[in-house]
Amino acid sequence: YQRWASYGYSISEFQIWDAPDAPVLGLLPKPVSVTTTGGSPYTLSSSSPIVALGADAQAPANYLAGVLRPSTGYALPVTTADGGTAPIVIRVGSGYGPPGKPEGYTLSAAPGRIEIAASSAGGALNGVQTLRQLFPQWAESRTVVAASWTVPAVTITDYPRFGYRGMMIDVARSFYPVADIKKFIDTAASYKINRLHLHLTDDQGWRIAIDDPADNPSGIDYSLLTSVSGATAASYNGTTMLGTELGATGYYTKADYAEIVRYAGVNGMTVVPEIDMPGHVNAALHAIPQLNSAGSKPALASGATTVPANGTSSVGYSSLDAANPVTYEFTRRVLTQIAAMTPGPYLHIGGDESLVTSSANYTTMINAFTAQVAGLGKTVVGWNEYSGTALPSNNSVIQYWNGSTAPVASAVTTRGAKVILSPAPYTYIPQRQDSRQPQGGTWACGGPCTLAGYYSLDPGTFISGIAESSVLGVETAQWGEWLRGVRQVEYFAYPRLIANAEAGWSPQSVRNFTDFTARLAVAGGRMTVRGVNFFPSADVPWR
Ligand code: TNX
Repeated sequence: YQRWASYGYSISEFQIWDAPDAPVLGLLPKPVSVTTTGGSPYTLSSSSPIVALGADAQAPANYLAGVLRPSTGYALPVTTADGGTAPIVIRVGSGYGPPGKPEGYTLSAAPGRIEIAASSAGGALNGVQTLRQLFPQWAESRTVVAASWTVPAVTITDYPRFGYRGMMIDVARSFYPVADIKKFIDTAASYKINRLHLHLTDDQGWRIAIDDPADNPSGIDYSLLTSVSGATAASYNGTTMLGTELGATGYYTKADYAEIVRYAGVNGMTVVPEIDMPGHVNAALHAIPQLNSAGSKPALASGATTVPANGTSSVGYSSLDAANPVTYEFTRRVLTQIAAMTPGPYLHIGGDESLVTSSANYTTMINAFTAQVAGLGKTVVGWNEYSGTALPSNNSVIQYWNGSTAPVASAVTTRGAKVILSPAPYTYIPQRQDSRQPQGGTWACGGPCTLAGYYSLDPGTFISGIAESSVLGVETAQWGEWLRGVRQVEYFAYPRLIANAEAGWSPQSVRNFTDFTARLAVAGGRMTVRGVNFFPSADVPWR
């Protein structure tokens, strides 16, 4: 690269100039089974149709057309009649795809035809995400590229190890407009991430509009949540891992939230909303006087002006009041509205780091909140601190991030709880990626949280004493204190988020770090064409 740079090429020109044909199929996450047949490749023609067979094939067919039309410049009509020149056929219906695996698919590519088969639209979409990685990397261009649009002759059978493969975004500390959330979704969905967890509230901000309910005994003005605490930029405003950049401020209207839910759904993702309680509530206490005893309404969370060397932040200083009846009135109204706008099964109530709440008050409040969620017909999710409370029987989820795993295992055994794994050293995005990355937290790993470290998570065995069937899956956690904007986030999230996606999708028996980095090396060019600002980890033989 340095030689080319001395001739005046920029890094992006260089990567495009030098991108080799891929002898390694850069498939991420790794499918269950891939056979290269050795035959001639498939070639897309300017008159190829995308054939959707079965009503549920329409959406994945349109999705594929949306990916390939801008880069190929081809019309790629979506039709329902099998035939035409070198068609890509998507077939969805019972009996298709791997038996008993609704998220699975089969894919075959031969010279004149590609066929993806699945028993559900979601399964076919997973096949589409694999197919886009089989085309040349230029398929990710948003402008027309003159390329030979070939796909190697392969047959693939694939399905996920875990059903829950999540990405958490902390929009409370650093707000992202809907357009930015869509960019996060686009990239993550291509690696088969299928849950979008939005950390909507925290000490520094409240980012979701709540209407005044008809039944409002305490006369709370719910619009203050967003007019006051949605109007605050993160109190960390101006301070980031990567230098000074102002925090975006704002909140989601109900229409914004509906648009995120819709867009996530098109991309195969279910939204998991979090209202963090009974700690991490300074923004709510600051906005709503009735949540406080007279005269005790706190000031807006005060911020930090420099990033601590290890990337920690000030947490655990606020609490709802267990003795105030308004607490429960408020949480029920909020949870009811969040449940109504969320089609997915999960409501996350936080429960982490309630460091100024007594243990008795914590249990009282969490038991009330989990009962409220159960009453709304949703499955409650909380961080692992809530493992010891009276979780709804056979209908609760614990998101493990830190500390002893024993209480989690106990809740699984005694309450039938399920587990999402977000152990900080394996999933925390704002941590330094390797020693060459000068910025980033080090508290989770006592140094960089490397790609190899992320990759080494085996979700099936991480918590001893529980069966793999009690593990729903995995989730990366993009905490927002020190990150601003899509470019900064991508620089910390990629490529590690892909390692987590593979931990969630691929069977342990096909996983191997060297093989992973070889595939990732191929995928680097794909991310470059796409404009993903990934960190070039030293662990990867980028090419
Ligand atoms: C701990 S992880 C938190 C967050 C912080 C994060 C990083 C968890 C459940 N709580 O409030 O953002 O550390 O500083």
